[in-house]
Amino acid sequence: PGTIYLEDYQAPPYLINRTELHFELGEEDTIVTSRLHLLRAVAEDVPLQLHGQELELLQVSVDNEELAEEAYQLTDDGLLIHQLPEQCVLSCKTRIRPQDNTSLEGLYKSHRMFCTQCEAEGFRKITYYLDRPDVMSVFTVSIEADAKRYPVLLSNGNLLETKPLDNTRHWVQWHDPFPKPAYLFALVAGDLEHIEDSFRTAGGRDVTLRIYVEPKDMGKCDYAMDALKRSMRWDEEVFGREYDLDIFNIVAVDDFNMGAMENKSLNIFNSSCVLAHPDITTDAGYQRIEAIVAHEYFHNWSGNRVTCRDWFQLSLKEGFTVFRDAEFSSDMGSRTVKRVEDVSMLRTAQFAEDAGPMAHPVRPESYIEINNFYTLTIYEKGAEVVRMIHTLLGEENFRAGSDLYFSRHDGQAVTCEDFVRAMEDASGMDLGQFRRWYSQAGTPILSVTDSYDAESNTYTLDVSQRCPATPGQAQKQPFVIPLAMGLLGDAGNLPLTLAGQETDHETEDNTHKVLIVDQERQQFVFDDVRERPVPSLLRGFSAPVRLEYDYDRSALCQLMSRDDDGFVRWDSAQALALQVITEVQQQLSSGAAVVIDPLLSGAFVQLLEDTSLDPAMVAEMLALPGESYLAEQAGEGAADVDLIHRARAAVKQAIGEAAEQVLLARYQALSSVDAYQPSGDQIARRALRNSCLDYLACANGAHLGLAHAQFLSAGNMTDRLAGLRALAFYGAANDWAQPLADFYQDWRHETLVVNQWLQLQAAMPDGGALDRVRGLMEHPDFDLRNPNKVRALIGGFAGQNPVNFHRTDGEGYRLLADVIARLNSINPQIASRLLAPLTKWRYYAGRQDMMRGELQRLAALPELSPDVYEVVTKSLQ
Ligand code: BAL
Ligand code: ZN
Repeated sequence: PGTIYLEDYQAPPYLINRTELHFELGEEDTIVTSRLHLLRAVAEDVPLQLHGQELELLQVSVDNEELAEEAYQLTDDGLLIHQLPEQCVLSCKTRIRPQDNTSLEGLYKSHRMFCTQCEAEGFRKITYYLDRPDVMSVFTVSIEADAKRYPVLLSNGNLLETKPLDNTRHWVQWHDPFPKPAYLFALVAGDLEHIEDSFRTAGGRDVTLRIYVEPKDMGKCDYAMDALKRSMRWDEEVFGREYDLDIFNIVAVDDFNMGAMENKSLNIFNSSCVLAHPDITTDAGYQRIEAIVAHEYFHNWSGNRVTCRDWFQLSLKEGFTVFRDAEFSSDMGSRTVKRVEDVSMLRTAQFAEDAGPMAHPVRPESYIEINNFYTLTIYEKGAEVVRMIHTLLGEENFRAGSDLYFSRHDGQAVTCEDFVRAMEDASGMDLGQFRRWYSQAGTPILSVTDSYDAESNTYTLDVSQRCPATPGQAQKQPFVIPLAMGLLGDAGNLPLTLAGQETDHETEDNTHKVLIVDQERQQFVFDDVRERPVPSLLRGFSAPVRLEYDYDRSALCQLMSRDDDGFVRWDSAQALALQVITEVQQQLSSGAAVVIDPLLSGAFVQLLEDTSLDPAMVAEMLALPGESYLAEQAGEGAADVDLIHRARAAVKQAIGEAAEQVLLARYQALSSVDAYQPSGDQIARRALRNSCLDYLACANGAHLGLAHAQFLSAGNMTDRLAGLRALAFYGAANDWAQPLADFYQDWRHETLVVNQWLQLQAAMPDGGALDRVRGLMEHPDFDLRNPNKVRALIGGFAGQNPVNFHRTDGEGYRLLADVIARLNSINPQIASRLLAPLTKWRYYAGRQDMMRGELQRLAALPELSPDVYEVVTKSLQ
């Protein structure tokens, strides 16, 4: 497969002003007839190269004249038409087979329903087209199908007409007045039911809102509908964005590669990201649904009204929209908790991506398969880049910048550069050097040392930055890094006076500053510092960097308990736990006696005893760094999975023992008899209570009874699964075998719960995991063609069960590679995503050859998809 380069971008030689599509949906195949209203955009007569894949061309005509065979040419990736008038209507009739489409791109069937997924390049599996985001067209779509099997026929925009055709079939026509690229096209046909609500926009437009589901799921739509209405209101209030059509539809689909898709006015959702009910959905699930409903809705402006010129600009819409949905979630719940969750994920997974073979800038310069670039870097780091612009400009200027961006580029396909320029133009700020965040890959390291001069009362921070080499980028130029900070003294955060700058006595908060680090080395001197402070650095995680500062443990304890910044308090708990776990690893490795610093359990006891703290924050602070994060911290060639697992477990057990009484007390006190609500308050209480249960069950087998009782009596899925998980992780087979079997019997009729059951068993650290996963792959409820099931079982095993995935006999790697080899032909996108754990082979001491061996075995497979080929070959370089 070939590489596509950003620098080769050329504007399209033809435009498609209007697109008319007609679908004849059948049980064997589907006939698609297109009428493309073409306009040549260049002076010279160039051939038209349309994209097309897996299509059977039945007929092609220009201005109603059928083309002779010599007038066009079928190529590997489409249809080449040699001579065309400057303006014409090109019509193609193609046959496709949605029933056989297991890639879940283009038009395919999920159960008995037809649905589409066109981003990034799925439309070319529907008909020949200029399948690129800078070709925007007004779509009119008619669909005919069997009326009984498919009573609901949906596409984008407004419903124009509907009529019966004969005894068995019916016909509908939809029209979307907003020009859009093909990737936003959608079609759904099925025997669906819906709930309906309405929303009045600030401008007075009444919008009909519908969520369509299979009849079995009708009771699970209310939460998503509520989240949708809150998203619509929030986008009006915070970004000034109103909805622009009279109808907004969501459809839930069980077989879906992504979480959801923002097709204009017809969002299609993976059912796991939209269906909710307390019986089947955990608190985390509710929060995810709220965030994804919002994310897709927000795309109506950041993505649809203003879209991307080319796929190198993907973060233009994804980074900005993730920033927008994170702000929404922060406003709906706790800002600090949301920040901690996001940063925890970013530092564990995106930093690893940035340090691995697939590292790429937020705006990549090349790709083989664009599907491989729906990454944490594009989404999450992209959102961090937007967040830094927000920090640098301030709330008001940022809003002015976003208003300018939307008004200046409404209806256009634009670039990251256009976004940054709008921010500059609205604020007057120069973001010249800041642009390096878009072009340079890798995670910068911010190294800080300090000194205090008691005589002159000056405190100095010496800051330097560097960024490791990434593929194709050996040298990096300094980034612009907003470093939010404060100084902690004995009685709280100190007022800050930067030497040479006048103190702004008007500012409400003079204990918080954002330093701009934009050179390799810089010094910041603070005057009037009356005591030696503890620096509180990178507050709110003000930049996606690794911070190096040599904190001693007592300083971390002070920050943890007293700093004004919630993020720093959490981060200090993480840093303290990291130090203690690392020390235990060293002791275990050298054979020295294991001594677990009681400072950590003491600090945790203090947190647990303080009932004035937000329980959700306490739960976050009690969460020890995960094993993947610890492996990444160990560095290349130095991660010993077994040692990490043992050290972390030992520390956890020690905390559970030392804090036993307070853990028990909080566990009991946080119990609730209230009816389940996915409210912030209740979620916080359950989070801390289940965190207490986790420590108790880990520390003392006697507490497994609590877990069992909770499993049996829980009135919601969050508590039920937490009880089951504690049994499964800390009990012996006779503690969990029956509960796991009972759980399945109770919930086997709920696919989404069965998936959680699969995932839990995949992640259990006991020695039987590999055989269990192999066995579950044969279970009637497992299906390799369903991405949710693959993610749950195979992704759960490879991503959440390090000791078993990294078995010394290499069988864990073999299992994963075997599945990837099978999926390569079924669903290349999912196959490629599953590769991520193998791409980290450089980290794992004693396992590198085995992991590479599996990558090499995959590389040698015949007919490797471009998706798998790209990741495998880049990982082996
Ligand atoms: N655009 C793909 C799915 C999403 O990011 O919303
Ligand atoms: Zn998105």
